[in-house]
Amino acid sequence: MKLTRRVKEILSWYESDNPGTKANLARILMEGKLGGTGRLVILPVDQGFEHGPARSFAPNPAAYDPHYHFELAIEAGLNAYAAPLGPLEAGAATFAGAIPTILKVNSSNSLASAKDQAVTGSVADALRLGCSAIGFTIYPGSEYAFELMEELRELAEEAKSVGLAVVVWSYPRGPNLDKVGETALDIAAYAAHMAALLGAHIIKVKPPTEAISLEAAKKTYQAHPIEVQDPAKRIAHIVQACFNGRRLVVFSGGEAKSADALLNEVKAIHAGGGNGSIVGRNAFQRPKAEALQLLSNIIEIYKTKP
Ligand code: FBP
Repeated sequence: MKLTRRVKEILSWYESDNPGTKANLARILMEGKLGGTGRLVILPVDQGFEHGPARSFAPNPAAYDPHYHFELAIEAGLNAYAAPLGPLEAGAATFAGAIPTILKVNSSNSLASAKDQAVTGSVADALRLGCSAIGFTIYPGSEYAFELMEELRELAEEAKSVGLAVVVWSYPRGPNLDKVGETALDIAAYAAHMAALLGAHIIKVKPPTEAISLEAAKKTYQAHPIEVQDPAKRIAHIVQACFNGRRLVVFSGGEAKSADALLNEVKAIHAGGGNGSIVGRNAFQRPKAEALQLLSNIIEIYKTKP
């Protein structure tokens, strides 16, 4: 595999990483239809944990089968497939080496009220399953945020020491944040920045809204305004918060929505210099042919010159 100049440049941002971790980042960056461009589209399927089986898969029952998600990610030409232990084990032999995988090593569920996640996988599992990275969620703002960060510190140290990459889902939530605050621009930037500070190679956040929510930050944003009405400018601010673009940042798709709404978000991510999308429900809750068409449209946007 001959690495493109762009991928070599991205790898150079990760100055402390060993060859194993860089090779795994390269595997993800060189895979699929966006391979070599520095842009990424990843399929995440941990919603069975987060929201339960019917809410996740009833709209498209084929998606109850873990093999379905490997096939969808491969047929769509995506960069990677991320999932908890069980689904990755369920397709491990059939799809070994077919697409880079990310083992989601912690998970929450809707039966619990705590804004917390249980550790449900290990670095040894990720190696055994041939994964390129571990994935970990933190909830900045939650009463468990410090424990989550400490768990991540340990797992990330171990993952990096054996040549795996680390992907951090950073989702602000908890008693100090209302619904607006969870996706407000200042808080999303803060959450993305904390993931970078924690040593993430790839950061995942939700696309931010135009709200500026944190009282303590309002004055600063007034003094140094951002054109918050422009979605691409909001994305650019998140990129800034990720070490001024020295860390890869991807944005989630969210609940099922119209293809046009999703594609408009993707255009803003692209124009704002985001590195790509991590789209779950909007992909696997559609019938496969429709999902493949939508993912292909997303990929085409990322292939154009911003
Ligand atoms: P979606 O594209 O389906 O939003 O997936 C992205 C994701 O981060 C999943 O990995 C996770 O299960 C889900 O969102 C969690 O969403 P929320 O915390 O908003 O319920």
